[in-house]
Amino acid sequence: MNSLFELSKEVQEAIDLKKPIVALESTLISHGLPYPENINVAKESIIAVQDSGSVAATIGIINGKVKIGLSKEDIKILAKDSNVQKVSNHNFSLSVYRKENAGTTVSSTIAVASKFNIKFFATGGIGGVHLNAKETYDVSSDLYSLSEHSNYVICSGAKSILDLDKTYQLLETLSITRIGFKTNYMPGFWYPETDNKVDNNFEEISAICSFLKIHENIKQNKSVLIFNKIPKDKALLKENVDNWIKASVKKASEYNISGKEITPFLINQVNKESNNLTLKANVSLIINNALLAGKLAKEYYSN
Ligand code: PSU
Ligand code: MN
Repeated sequence: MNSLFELSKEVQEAIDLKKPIVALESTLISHGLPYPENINVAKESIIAVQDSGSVAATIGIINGKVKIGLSKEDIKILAKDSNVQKVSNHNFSLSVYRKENAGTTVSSTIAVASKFNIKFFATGGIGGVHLNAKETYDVSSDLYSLSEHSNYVICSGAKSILDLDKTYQLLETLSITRIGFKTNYMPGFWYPETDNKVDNNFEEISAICSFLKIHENIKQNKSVLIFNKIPKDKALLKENVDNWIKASVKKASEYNISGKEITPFLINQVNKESNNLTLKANVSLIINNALLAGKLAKEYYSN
């Protein structure tokens, strides 16, 4: 296993000294955001985690090596190279075997983080049940991975391009706890709220940490989602988002896009439809989530 995984010096030291660590994914660098916003978000997220007193560990695959703590050069490769793969758990070991460069999704990133006992993880929005799942059965492996591991995932809900109500239900079915940080409702990613109630709203970071310790001691070995709303000044109206998504879904079916290509395609297409408004929203919520994750990890390990 050792030669297949490589921890950066900083992450290894943080593990040895039991410092708070936040894992970050890399599919949003390789497939979620365009260049150069992807590089900037990757850097800003690391800085946000550090500013809040924790160590960031961006996870990805470089030339078949699973790296925990990507360097600036690694991030550049994932952000710019044309042949970078999108890797979830079904194609993870194959990607290592083929010596690929790959961005890891939420599902594979938390699987790797778990191996090294890194509990906190931040992203923009998790994957979930797709709008046409009734016909396609397309449900993100993120949900199953959250149910197989025990991570604390800071996110703005699931991506708006999904069926958010079905995603909310399936999270419950898979025994994933859905809590809010200063919100009574699960966020809708680019917009602040859906109609789905969180299992508990917490107003304080310290209260979330107390709860997480109880959750951990009960040993259900399931993840907890910690919902953080998009910052107010970048939040979009649900009505507008829904219209852009409708147009984008139509394009996807015209081009016959499906499988693991659908999420990157829709995010990119909605961005075009919205004149870059969703990109700006995406950037701001990802960094904001990294900041909260850093604060949570710091608090969690200081008591
Ligand atoms: N959040 C974003 N953009 C993204 C993703 C999340 O703002 O591109 C990625 C995550 O890596 C997530 C993946 O795990 O999309 C889900 O893809 P799929 O629906 O194919 O499982
Ligand atoms: Mn899928």
